[in-house]
Amino acid sequence: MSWLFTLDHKRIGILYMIAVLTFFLVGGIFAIVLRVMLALPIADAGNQMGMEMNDTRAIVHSQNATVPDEALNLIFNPGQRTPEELQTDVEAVLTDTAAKNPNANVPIVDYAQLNEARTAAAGNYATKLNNHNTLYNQSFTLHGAVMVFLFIIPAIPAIIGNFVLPLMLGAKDVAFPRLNLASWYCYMGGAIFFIWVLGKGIMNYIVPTLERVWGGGGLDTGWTFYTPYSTETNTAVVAATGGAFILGFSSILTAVNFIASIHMLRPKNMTWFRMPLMLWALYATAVIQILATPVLAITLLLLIAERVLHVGIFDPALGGDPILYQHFFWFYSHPAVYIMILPAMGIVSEVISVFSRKHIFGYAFIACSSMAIAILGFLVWGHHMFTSGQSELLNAVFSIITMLVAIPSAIKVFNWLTTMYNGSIRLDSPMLYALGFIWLFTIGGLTGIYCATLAVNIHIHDTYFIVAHFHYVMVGSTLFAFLAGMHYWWPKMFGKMYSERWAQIGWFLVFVGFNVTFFIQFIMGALGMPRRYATYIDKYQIYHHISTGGSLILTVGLFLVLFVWIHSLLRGKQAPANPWGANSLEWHTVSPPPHANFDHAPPATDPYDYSHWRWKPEIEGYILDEASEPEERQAMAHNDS
Ligand code: HEM
Ligand SMILES: [Cu+2]
Repeated sequence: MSWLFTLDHKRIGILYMIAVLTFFLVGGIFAIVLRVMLALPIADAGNQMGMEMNDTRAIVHSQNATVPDEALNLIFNPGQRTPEELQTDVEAVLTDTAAKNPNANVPIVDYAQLNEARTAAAGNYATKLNNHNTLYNQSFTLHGAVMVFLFIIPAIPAIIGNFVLPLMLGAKDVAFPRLNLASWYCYMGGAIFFIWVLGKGIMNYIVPTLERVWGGGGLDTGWTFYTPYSTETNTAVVAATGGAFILGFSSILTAVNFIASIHMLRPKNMTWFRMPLMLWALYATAVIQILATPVLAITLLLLIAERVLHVGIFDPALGGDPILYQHFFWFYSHPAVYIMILPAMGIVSEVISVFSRKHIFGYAFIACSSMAIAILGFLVWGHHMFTSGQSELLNAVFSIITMLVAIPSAIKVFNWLTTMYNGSIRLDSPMLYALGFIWLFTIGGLTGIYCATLAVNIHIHDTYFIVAHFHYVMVGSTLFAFLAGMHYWWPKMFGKMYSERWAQIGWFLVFVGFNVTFFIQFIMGALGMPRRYATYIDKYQIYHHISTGGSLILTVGLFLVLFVWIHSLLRGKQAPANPWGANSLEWHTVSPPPHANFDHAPPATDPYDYSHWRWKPEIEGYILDEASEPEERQAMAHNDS
């Protein structure tokens, strides 16, 4: 109980961790449903007729009659015949067959019976296909919505940010601990709406009559809730957007708290350009969260107003404009991808430096590029709408500004690589995930240039190329950095070490599984496989099979990671204060940190100077070597005491 009223940022971070990981599991279950459906499409176009023919044969057969193949072929391939000609021709075949089979035990059907059976078979088939499509549409929508709103947006800031931000500032807590708890309750409040949408959808699917009693459940609009479909469908759009609206408050409150904490709680010696880069990244993220989230919130309110009150903002029949919705939506949602990626970049900056045992290269460039990305991110939303009919001039402007984002992104990548150059690199699991991040983010970022190129965009729009691109950027970067951060700060969070060897096997499966799942989708998309289709022509089957195979490897890897963590909680060895020899302030207190974090606030020096930490085998961790401490630090320590 004391947990549910806790004001301790560390416990709030762990509460977020439990909730967010649970929703990651839910989103993951939908992902597997999608991939399994795509591996076994019930009826790809090539098989449809064969299935209907077999059904027809079975229906007629149940009436104790046989059907000559020739008659079936005619009825399914009428060619240019009129219905009357068809009837005549089929009847001729039937009479002919009857004449050739004088065996009276085999009665022969007539045309009318055959046609009726065919209609019944087509009806069965259509229902089956319709159910299949509905399940698919709802699954990809809920997968996307849960992953975006409940997993990747909050994952790094709310879990890791909450835990480490005050520690990295050498502070006792965030600036407003009560607000921090309130934002967790907003998250849970918003999540309940999602569970409602989901529960209703599942119940309606199992007991279809329920839908007449309590209305539509589930969600089939895609996570973007695009109008005009979202104002028409009878699924639970209002509940889902209501939930996302409430989640927005959680995001904004956390951001306010982080900005205030960074301004107010930085210790004397920690100037802006001495902050760990993780704090810069969280700061830039928080700025976006505060500026962009209200736009989404208002857009969703307008959508609800449109559905409930028919005010005519987006509905063309009422004088509204459906494209306006897309502008509003992407004005939030493009910056939102930076809400996902910037904190990921913060983690990678910390980890790359520590595990190369070298000072981060180009500190100021990395810090400023975070802010540059945050600002540029607001100017590129139109790249989601190249095919929507906006003017050529707008298209060109959005294309160019989008490409400009490549500059600050590349600055970071080059600085990380330079940091590693000549370093003494240790490939522990946090470092493996950080390297995975660089690999995946580079592929995701470079394919982003394809997406931003106007002519190429026409070809790959709404194909699997896009699906592959955004999974590389969002999942490859955010998920990998999140896992890097979780492994890196795990000993600090829980005071326990985990099995490094099993963590590395987990990384290997996740990395291989991810690339097998999604790389093939670039090829499939370039060949024309559209996204959001439950079935497809035979040519794409092999690609879908490979992708589904990869997703199973990925799933095994993720469960292994979870197992390693649980095992660590139950059996892990006591963690030292500083297992990696890092120098940012969170490593200057014991693991896990006590309630108020520090005995005495440690002096803030250059966070990337590792020279005065020495490896101590007895504790399997690093300790401060007083003798080699820089004079500056000794002076500071004196001032403080
Ligand atoms: C096991 C891993 C995953 C698999 C196999 C998977 C698979 C899929 C598939 C098949 C789609 C549907 C594509 C379409 O027809 O539009 C999809 C869409 C999507 N996925 Fe994933 N996914 C996985 C993990 C994730 C994760 C971790 C995230 C977020 C962090 C994510 C975010 C999304 C989003 C935003 C969509 C878009 C939904 C839409 O079409 O609007 N996926 N995913
Ligand atoms: Cu975008």
